[in-house]
Amino acid sequence: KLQPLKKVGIIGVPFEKGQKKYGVSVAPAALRYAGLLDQLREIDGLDVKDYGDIETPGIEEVAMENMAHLALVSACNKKLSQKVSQVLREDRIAVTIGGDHSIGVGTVDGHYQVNNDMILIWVDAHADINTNKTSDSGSVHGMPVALLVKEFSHYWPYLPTMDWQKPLFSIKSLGYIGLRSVDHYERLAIEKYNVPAFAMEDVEEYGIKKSIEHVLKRLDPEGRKPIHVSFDIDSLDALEAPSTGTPVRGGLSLREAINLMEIIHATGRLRAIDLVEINPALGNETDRKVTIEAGLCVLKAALGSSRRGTAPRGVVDLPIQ
Ligand code: HAR
Ligand code: MN
Ligand code: MN
Repeated sequence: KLQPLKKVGIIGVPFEKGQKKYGVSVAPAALRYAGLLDQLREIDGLDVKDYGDIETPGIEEVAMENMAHLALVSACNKKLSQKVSQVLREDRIAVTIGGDHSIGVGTVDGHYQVNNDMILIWVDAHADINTNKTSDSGSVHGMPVALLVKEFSHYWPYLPTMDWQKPLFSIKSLGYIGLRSVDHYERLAIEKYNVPAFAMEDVEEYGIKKSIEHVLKRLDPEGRKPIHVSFDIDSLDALEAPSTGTPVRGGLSLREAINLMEIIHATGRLRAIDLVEINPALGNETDRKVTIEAGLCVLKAALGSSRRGTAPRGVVDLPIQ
C-alpha cells in the first residue's frame, strides 16, 4: 500500500509551441514570482525542492501534416520526461508547471517509466485526444492524450523526432473530469474505448466528490495505483480562471477544483501533478491575478493544504502568559 509522500519536486516548463498564442511560457516565472515555493513550504511538513526550468533549444523544425512545431514539442518533452523520472526516483511528487498542455506527453511518459501501473486523471474543459487527422487546429496541445496511449498507435503516421517516446500507457488507465468542449472524433474515441469521462453535466448530476470517486474506482478498484493528475487551468470556469488561451464558460468552480484535489490528496497516492495553460499575457491585471491565485490554490490542495487549518506541530497548549 502506498504512503503519502511529504516531499515534492518542482519543474518549470516555459514552453508554448503546442499552441498559437504568446504568453503561456511565462507562467512558471509568474507562479514563482507569486510565491509558489513559499506557499508550498507553508504546508505542514512539506519538503519542497526546486528542479528549475526545462529549456528547449532552438532546433530545426520538421514538417508534419497538421501538427505544428513537432520537433520543438518533441525536444521539450524528451527533456521533461527524463526530469520527471528523476524527481520520482528521488521519492518526490513531481509537480510540473507549464507551459501549454503539449507538455503532458513528457510528464506522463516520465511518470510511466517509473510507475507503469499509474493511472491518469485529465482535468480539462477539453479532451486533448485529437490526432493530426482529427484536429481542427493542428496544435499539439489538443493531442497529448492521443500521443500517449498505446491503443492509438495505429491512428498516427510515423512521427519524425518522436522515436524516444513509445506510447505504452493504456487508455484503460485514463479518466476525465470537467469536459465541456469535446470535438466529434474525440467523443467517438471516448465512447469507443469506454473512457470514464465526467463532463460538466455529470459533475452536475453526481457532484465533484462522487465524480472523482467513480473515476478512481473504475481505473483502480483496489485503490493501490499511483495517481497522475494533469490539470488544465481551463477546466475551471472562465470567470474563475480567465487568463488562459481557450477559456470555456460553465466550468468547475474553484471550490469544486479544490475539493477534487483534497480528495485526491487524501488517497495518499498522488505522485505527479501538472498545472498547465495559465497565460499571464491574456486579460487584464485582475484576470492575471485571479488565474494565478486559482492555480496556486489547486496545487496547495493537491499537496495537503487544509482549509480547516493546521495546529502547530508538537504543541498541546496555547502560550502561557
Ligand atoms: N480541441 C481543440 C483542438 O484540438 C482545442 C483544444 C486545445 N485547448 C486546450 N487544451 N487548452 O486543453 O485544437
Ligand atoms: Mn488541455
Ligand atoms: Mn483545455
